[in-house]
Amino acid sequence: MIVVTGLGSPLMAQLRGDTLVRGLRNPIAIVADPTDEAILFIAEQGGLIRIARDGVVLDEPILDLRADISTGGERGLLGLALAPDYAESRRLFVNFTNREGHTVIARFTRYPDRPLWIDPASRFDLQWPDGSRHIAQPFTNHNGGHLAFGPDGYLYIGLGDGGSGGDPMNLAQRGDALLGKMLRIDASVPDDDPRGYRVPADNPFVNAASPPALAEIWAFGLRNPWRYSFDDWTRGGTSALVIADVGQNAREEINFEPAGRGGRNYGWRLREGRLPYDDRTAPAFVPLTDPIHDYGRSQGGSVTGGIIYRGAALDPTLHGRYFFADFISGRVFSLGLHLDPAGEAAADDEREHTQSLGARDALGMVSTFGQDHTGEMLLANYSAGTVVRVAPDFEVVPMAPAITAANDEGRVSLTWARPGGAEAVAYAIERVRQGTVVERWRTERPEAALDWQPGDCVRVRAESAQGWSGPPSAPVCRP
Ligand SMILES: [Ca+2]
Repeated sequence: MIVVTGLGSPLMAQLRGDTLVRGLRNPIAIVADPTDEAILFIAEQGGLIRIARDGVVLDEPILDLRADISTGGERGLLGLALAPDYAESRRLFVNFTNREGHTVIARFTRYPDRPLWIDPASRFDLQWPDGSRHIAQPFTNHNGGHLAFGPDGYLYIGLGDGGSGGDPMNLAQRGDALLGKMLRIDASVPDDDPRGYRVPADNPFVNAASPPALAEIWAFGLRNPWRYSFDDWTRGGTSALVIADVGQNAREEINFEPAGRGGRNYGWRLREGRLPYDDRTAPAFVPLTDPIHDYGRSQGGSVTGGIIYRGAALDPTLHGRYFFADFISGRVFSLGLHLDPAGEAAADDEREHTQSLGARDALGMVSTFGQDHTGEMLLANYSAGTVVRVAPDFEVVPMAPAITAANDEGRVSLTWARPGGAEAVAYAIERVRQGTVVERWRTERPEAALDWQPGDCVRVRAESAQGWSGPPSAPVCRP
């Protein structure tokens, strides 16, 4: 067996977009149900939360907020996140603009005896420091809207700068404003907690020695964060937070935050991307953290943040790349990320995937990304009302082999038949421990034998003549 080192391969041609769900209207969030692998929750901007079971949208929404929200433009139902203990607590959180256009973060609970449906009477609106159960929005646009739980179990709430243009009230740099910030709260409080959350004691601005700021604030200087994600810590990711921030006139940006590194200032309105924007007022504090990547109007006009890919089906060279899209241009890109010892990332090797995923017809305006139950990448076509899964293209990569294993005293023998799809000329054998590939070998014969330890799993990928890998076989694990 030969150890494979750094197989270089063109990445773009290997992907295709499979339309997985149809019949939605303006989807803006996709969340996999951790209690049922057949189910995806999908939030529609107009105010419905719907479910797709095995790709088929059920007619009846599981929650209808249409009477409670304002919608259109940048308003509406904008975010959905399930509590980390959703299976037990049955709690989920939504972010919407209410009838007056103000941001509400509301907790709901699903019925105990109707697993998919949400009890509208369970609604509880979180109460903010000014006593309101909403966050006042001075203008109609830049409402942010995304919600995501981090690896710490806390809820991260991305808020835009309140709108208009150029942040006229300088809210993103004001410590007494929640707008223009990333917030972090502990929402795992009892149902009878009057506010619905507590501030984690280690939030960066809790300490009196830090710049004066509301304790809910995690990071400053965001204009309109439209989608952020944590590098999937359950699949070998680093838990870093990647925040896409929509620009004003010139630059769309992607910000990278190593795990747990709150208290940063991402620069708006002093900077737009890496460019100076408006320095009439001083920043709340320095340094300003520049994005790891920004782009201009030749590529698009409104960034949609995606995910760092940690699934298994796509070629291993795509593992750890950051995928994102542009809502206006409908283009999809990925970046290579290189982490230094402090966990900070540099981005390079930008590649475009728009054509291979089906271009404008398939992608439309990409409003959000998601992950299915196996960590595979999904994205929402806002205009056509579909969910697209990013999948291997079996015209150019082989399918997964079906392997047969015989185990004998710590040694396993594997055999498999040549799989379908593109012709397989070689195979990569992967040793997986705790969800992470720790070793990879290559062979040209459809068989292998290796020693394995308790806890080891082994899987096989087939490779095309170009060295492109198909998805792995189902794993075989040491009994
Ligand atoms: Ca910035």
